[in-house]
Amino acid sequence: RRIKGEVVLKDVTFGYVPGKTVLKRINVTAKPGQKIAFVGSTGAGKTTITNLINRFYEIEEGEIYIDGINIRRIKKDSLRSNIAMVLQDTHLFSGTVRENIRYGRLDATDEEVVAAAKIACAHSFIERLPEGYDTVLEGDGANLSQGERQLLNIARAAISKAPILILDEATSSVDTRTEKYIERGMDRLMKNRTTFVIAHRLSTVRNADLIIVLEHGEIIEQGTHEELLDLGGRYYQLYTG
Ligand code: DUT
Ligand code: MG
Repeated sequence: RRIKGEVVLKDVTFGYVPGKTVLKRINVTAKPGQKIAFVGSTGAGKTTITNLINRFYEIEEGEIYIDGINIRRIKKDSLRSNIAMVLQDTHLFSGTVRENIRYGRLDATDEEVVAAAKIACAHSFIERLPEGYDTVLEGDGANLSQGERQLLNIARAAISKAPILILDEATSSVDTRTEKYIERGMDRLMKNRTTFVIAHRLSTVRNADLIIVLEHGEIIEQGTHEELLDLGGRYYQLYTG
């Protein structure tokens, strides 16, 4: 069976408010299983691209296709089950830790929940909570640190079977040591999925199949890490600081 998760953006132009274009004629083709990284300064439009793939907003011009189907024709539920994400702002609900991890995979067994938590390096802190996996989280995980909330989101993505994964600064709130530790889990998370990764830390994007450099909503460079370093342009500048 052919793996799914092809994502194509064709001439996508978008703005949140009329008259202010945030993305200009963006073309991206992600083949199933590829890892595509978006880099560029703050406000360049990286998160906006993933917002559009998720169809959080309607595109003005251009089209996005998932496995050849225009996302305008994909039901929102179906889109949700095809895309797993770990975002800058983490979303948890008031419920137990277990329920939060199983979100979107209600058929998951307790063993699968623990396995996902281990991939995300969340297992040890969960075990230290008063009721372990049955600990009730206050609204939006208020009784956890930001990093812990992020680890639960990573666990949620790990348990999901979605062929597309979006990681937007997925490990921005965890300390460097935990991040190092998670890296191997992240590789497992990305295995056999089309992954869009956004990270300011360029060390996390260098092994991507394709790195796309955005500036003011336009693609200014793209290629592999080596190709972009050879080019000696914006990526080179970002990388060599
Ligand atoms: N913008 C809005 N409304 C929103 C979100 C963003 O007007 O709800 C603007 C802010 C910015 C542009 O869109 O000028 C691109 O924002 P985006 O969040 O896509 O930028 P980024 O590349 O993800 O920046 P960062 O690295 O800070 O996350
Ligand atoms: Mg962003």
